[in-house]
Amino acid sequence: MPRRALITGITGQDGAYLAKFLLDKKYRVFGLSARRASDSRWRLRYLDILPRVESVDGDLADLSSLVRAIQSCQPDEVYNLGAQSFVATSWTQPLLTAKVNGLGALNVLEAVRLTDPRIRVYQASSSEMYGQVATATQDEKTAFYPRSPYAVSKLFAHWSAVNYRESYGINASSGILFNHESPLRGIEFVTRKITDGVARIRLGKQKALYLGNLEARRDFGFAGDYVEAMWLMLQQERADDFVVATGRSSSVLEFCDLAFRAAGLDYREHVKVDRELLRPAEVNVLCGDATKARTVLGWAPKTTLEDLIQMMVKADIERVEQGFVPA
Ligand code: NDP
Ligand code: GDR
Repeated sequence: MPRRALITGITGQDGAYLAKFLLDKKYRVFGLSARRASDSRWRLRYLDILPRVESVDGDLADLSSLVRAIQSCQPDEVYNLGAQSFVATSWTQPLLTAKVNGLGALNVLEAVRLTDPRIRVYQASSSEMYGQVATATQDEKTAFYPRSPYAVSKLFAHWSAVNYRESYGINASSGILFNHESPLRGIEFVTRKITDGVARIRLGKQKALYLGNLEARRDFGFAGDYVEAMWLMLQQERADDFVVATGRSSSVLEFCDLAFRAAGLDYREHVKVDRELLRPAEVNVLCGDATKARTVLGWAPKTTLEDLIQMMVKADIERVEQGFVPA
């Protein structure tokens, strides 16, 4: 009997990579699909897995739909990746962010508790929870200091997972993942915005790229590497929290430098600052310490920042050349 996984957020960056990873491991993969006016399955098509993913109706904000989804697909593992994941939007839509990211995660845990508490749950937690950091690197014991409604909502979800583990013995692991990027990253996030801008400038379709805080530093990894860590967490008999990161922190400016150079360009001639893009409160620097994931899960990142940027710039140049429109 093939193992079964239910993924919320399957149409997002991580959902698509995780679905491919699990299909390659011979899982039956079910994707929770919220009704949308437009088709958001372009990433599943991009990875050529759409026909192999089984769609099940549901929305994180609707507990009854989650109970029905779990009853119908009877998963061994649930990966809760669905979210309003764009930090900037969490200031303009704070209540929606709290509902989907915070209560949505609690809904998943409740649905599992009510239907079959043996199901293992992965909760997509975030390095944003560390926020205003006081230490050079962050691990599972570092204090949290959220700096956005997004980060606050993710903390509620994280502690809910811990609490369901401690209260009901649910095997719920929380993966505290640092920024991870790929050619499937949403265009609103800074790395994809940069590599798409590089492609447009290289092909003469655009002259300037407007960004916000160039000094912010993030620990950037490759999403394709990180989904393996999610799966490894759910193979543990004892659920736990794990930081997943590369241990290398780079500024947005350094990312620009590498991305423009990858296309034979000089960022100083094109990158401009738009103060409208600055955030009400910023997370200045993040750098993860993934020692626990390495020792307990045997996980390590495989892709360097330079290789990741090359991959993203190449994919964006191809897409701009072909006039690719996500659909
Ligand atoms: P994306 O923004 O690419 O994907 C988000 C997914 O959530 C989409 O499939 C979206 O569906 C779905 N979704 C949104 N609202 C709902 C809802 N109400 N009910 C059900 N599904 C919904 O995010 P990523 O793939 O980058 O991230 C995956 C998870 O990991 C998120 O929870 C994110 O917060 C978290 N995370 C991400 C990190 C990163 O660097 N990428 C780092 C740390 C944590 P639709 O397409 O239909 O809108
Ligand atoms: P982040 O990612 O907020 O870390 O959240 P994002 O790429 O949006 O921002 C990273 C940093 O870049 C700065 N920045 C800009 N950001 C955007 N989006 N657009 C710009 O033009 C720009 N200029 C500078 C930001 O201020 C910030 O400091 C991501 C999401 O995937 C979350 O869901 C996830 O939890 C965290 O990563 C870890």
